[in-house]
Amino acid sequence: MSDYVESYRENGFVSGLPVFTGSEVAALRQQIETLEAQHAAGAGGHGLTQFFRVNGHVVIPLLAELSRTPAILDVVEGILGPDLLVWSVELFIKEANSPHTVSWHQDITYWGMGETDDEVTAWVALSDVSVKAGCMRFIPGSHKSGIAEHEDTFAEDNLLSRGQSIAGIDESMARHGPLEPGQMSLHHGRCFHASGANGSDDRRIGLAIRYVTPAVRDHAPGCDWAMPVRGEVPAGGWSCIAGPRGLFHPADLALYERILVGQAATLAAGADQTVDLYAMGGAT
Ligand SMILES: O=C(O)CCC(=O)C(=O)O
Repeated sequence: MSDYVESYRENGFVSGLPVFTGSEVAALRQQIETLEAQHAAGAGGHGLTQFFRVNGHVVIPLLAELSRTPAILDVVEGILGPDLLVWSVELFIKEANSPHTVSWHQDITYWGMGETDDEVTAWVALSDVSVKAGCMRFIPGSHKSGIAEHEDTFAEDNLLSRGQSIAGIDESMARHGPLEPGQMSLHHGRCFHASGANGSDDRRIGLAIRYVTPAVRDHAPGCDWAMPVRGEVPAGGWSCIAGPRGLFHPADLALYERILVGQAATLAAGADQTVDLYAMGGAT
């Protein structure tokens, strides 16, 4: 077994895996920032920030293409096996010297996937993601238990949609996962993780790609959508999508709406306040 696979299985996360060279990552950042400069208004009634926050791969070709990067898929295949789909592509951007944080949480709590081991996030640094810039922190081994109770805080500076938070974390157990531009971390859907404010003078830009397998849907209720990116296309379970026909293509925008409605119902289940899946600063 590779070292990174062993470390992931033991700790629920692994950090510092190289994916892009310095010049590649600089070019990618430039492409993201060009989109921000030229398409901030977004399309179909949603601003660009909202597409960056969830399911960007449905309408933005660059994000779909990034989720198919062979160097990322090779690593993810070591964890999840040969048949891979992308459930969501998101950007976690904290502006320079901004107060935004992410509270302690487990990703799959509200994703309608049960307590699956078949989901992993590949989080790629498109800028310097140092401790000062608010890199992620993880609690080693926390993925080995089930889903913990989360309290909805709806806190203003929290990037999560419900400000959901696990109480009583022993922070002395936490490990930082700083990343140089072009490096990636992987975290398990049940691994407790959080991140602090960006106290650096540069933006902190992270690309989060949520990979799943066909098996996730074996015991999951309702319907859900994913984009096959490697191996066998599942015969059932997932509603498979092909990826965008062009930037903000009308047919993809319509699909985006259908997915939004279906997934928002799952995300909001049990919340006692309206959950805006696409709120500015509201990630899943
Ligand atoms: O970007 C961050 O600081 C947190 C990201 C996160 O919670 C996630 O990718 O699941």
